[in-house]
Amino acid sequence: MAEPQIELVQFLASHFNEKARWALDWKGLPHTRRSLLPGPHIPVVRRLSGQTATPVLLIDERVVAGSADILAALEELRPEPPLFPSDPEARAEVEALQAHFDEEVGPQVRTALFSVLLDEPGYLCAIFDRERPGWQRALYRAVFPLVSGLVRKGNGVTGPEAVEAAFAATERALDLVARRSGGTGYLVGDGFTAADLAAAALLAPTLSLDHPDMARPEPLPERVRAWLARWEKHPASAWVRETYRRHRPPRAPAAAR
Ligand SMILES: N[C@@H](CCC(=O)N[C@@H](CS)C(=O)NCC(=O)O)C(=O)O
Repeated sequence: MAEPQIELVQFLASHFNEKARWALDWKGLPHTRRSLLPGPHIPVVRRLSGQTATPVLLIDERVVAGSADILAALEELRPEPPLFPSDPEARAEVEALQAHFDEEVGPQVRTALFSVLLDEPGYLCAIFDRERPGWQRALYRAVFPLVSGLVRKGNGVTGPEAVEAAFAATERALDLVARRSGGTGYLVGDGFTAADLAAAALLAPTLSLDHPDMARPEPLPERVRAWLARWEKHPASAWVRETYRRHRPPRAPAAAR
């Protein structure tokens, strides 16, 4: 059977998009990536999927939106190496933990991080536009101040209380990971699953990683250094780093066209 044509419609760096990139690379599935700029992505993603959030995966004619559905679709398409245990109870536990990270942790980590990045607008733009030609980067940066209120609201940075709650939720998520991984090094059972992938990808913004899909633009502004220093000594940071080292493959080959 012919290999399916797979295209990931994504934002660079973004932690939810990292879940999809990681799953594609874990399965060794050749694919292409279309990186959109946050903001201008809206009409493109809406036309493809009827909603605006990335990641969106195109598998031949099929459109899969949302990182959890993407992981499930990839597991079906290429069962090995697995991301979900075959035992139904263990699978349900992995799915519940992934849902917790997707629904609670991912958005809160983003709010906490954006509360810092919004004070560094040039750096924030660089995270997403670094592969673009100079004229597009200049335009994106020129428009940014006009839309920064929307970016603030869209990422939950609505006031000091929301930001404080987001920092507390990030800390709780790191505590949960440290607690659950203490026995085997994994969150469920004794092997790598979608629960580990979701937790490591969605907590990746709390540390500096050298995987090219998550490496930060340099130089780091002082505020970003302080953000990283805040989490550096947490035991779960070492777990995220180790999970990347052991289980995050390099990028799968680009699909032949
Ligand atoms: N639950 C979704 C969340 C995806 C999400 O929040 N994506 C963000 C980037 S991190 C996005 O594309 N936001 C822009 C928008 O919603 O228009 C998933 O797991 O994929």
